[in-house]
Amino acid sequence: MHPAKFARLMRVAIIGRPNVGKSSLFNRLIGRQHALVYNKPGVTRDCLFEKAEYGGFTFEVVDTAGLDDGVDMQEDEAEMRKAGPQMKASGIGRWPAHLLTEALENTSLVVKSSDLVLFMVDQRVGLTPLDWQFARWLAMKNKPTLLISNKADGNVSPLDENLANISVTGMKDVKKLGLGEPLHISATQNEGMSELIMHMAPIIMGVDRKNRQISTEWKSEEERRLRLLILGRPNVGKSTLVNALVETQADEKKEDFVPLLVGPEPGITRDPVSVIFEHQGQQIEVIDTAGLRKKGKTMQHGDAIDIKTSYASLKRVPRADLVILLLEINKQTGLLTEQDITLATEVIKEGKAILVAVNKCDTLSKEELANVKKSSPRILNMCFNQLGEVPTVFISSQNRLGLKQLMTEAISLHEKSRTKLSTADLQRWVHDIKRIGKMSPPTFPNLKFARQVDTKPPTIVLTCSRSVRSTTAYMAYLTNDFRRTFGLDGVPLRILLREELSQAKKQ
Ligand SMILES: Nc1nc2c(ncn2[C@@H]2O[C@H](COP(=O)(O)OP(=O)(O)OP(=O)(O)O)[C@@H](O)[C@H]2O)c(=O)[nH]1
Ligand SMILES: [Mg+2]
Repeated sequence: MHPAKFARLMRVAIIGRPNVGKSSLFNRLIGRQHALVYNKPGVTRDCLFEKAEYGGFTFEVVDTAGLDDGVDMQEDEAEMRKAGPQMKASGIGRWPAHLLTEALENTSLVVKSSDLVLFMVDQRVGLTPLDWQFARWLAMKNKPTLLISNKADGNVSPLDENLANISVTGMKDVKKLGLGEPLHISATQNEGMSELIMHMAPIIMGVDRKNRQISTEWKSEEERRLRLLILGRPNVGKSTLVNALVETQADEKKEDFVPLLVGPEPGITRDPVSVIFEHQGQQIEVIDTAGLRKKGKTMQHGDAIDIKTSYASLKRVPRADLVILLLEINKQTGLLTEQDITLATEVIKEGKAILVAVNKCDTLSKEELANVKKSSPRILNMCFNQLGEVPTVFISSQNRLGLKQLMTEAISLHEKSRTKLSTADLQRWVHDIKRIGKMSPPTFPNLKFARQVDTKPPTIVLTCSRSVRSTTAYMAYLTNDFRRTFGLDGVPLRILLREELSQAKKQ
């Protein structure tokens, strides 16, 4: 999944049936609320990979999907694959059958590439048949494993007769799982964590020796990394695009890649998932997100998980360098829908540049595609006029078409968004706008000079000699002229007018 970023960090996978608290432990170890946590089974779908710095150790931790009851975890992988479609779905975690097979394969890949597995059971519920099946399956993988008994709120000391609840009967056979003594923790209450780290330490240290030296190098790589956030409606092909971008890399760069789950059902991706790969010597982090549904629809279905996933997707905007707004060619809805415009507005508000990628071009004839290409600039410019001419690429994630151009445009747009203009260039622009500007300011503010005070987005302070009362139209005019002059299409700009303080005012 993170071939470039984490290949050299020790990998710890959290495995277990649904709703035992894997995501809570994951969040606890990485120190923030990253994975969606909800008190129903089946929330996490894609495996999540993050760096944890906990108890003085640095390692990679992986949250995996809890696969549901009914799966016959056959010892033979081929049998497991066949068993996939028979898995039942429950609660909010309605899994399309084909996804269960893929998710199970992904969990298998994660275990294979991990150095340590934390196998989690729920102390309050006790052991279920699925715990036994998982444990048997894990035993065949020959991986160092720690057995974690979670939800031991207030009871983190080793299980004893004083525990007067269901867990006593439910857990009495826990040692027969063959995974050693359980470690009792409460991930949500932060109990038993030091004990857990103490048990992880010898294994971490065994692997970590060779990793120690890389931590500084890792940090600088992280700082230089280009973060591309993919947003779009459900089912437009976001996860397919991420898989395609990684899969077109050279073999050694996609080692350990765990593909994202894709399928024709809308709403497959839940948690934002980040994947790192190297493109022409530059580290790229692509973040796949849950498709954003129409607000009305989300509310109407009263589906709390939809609200949570939409929120989690938008929460990623501030940390992104650039947003790829993925659209789908759809003969019914046309190129842009209301949701896309709402999304773009949120992104522009955050000052992030937008690259539009139009997916599923393979579904159109040559003629149809030519027509879409011809009409799209007009439609996009009308809707995103604060960005000038939004850079647009036409792709087919499924057929791996247009991906090179997508990356070239993304890198170029990122460069533009962090443009630092020289004072001389800015002064020339001020001079020209005063001399040949086509629009007079409402109360002529007498522009004096311009200073760039920030990048990402480029932020310009224009100093004027008199108090300023600008109109929206005048500001839009200045912004557009600035964008055209410096070739900043697709980049949100911030131009601020400031009155120059007179000597008297300064004193
Ligand atoms: N024809 C065609 N189909 C595609 C293309 N890209 C994706 N698909 C299909 O579109 C469907 C949705 O793809 P996903 O990648 O799961 O879409 P998503 O945007 O991640 O969906 P959510 O996670 O549900 O929001 C799948 O059936 C894909 O096979 C493409 O370029 N061409
Ligand atoms: Mg998806």
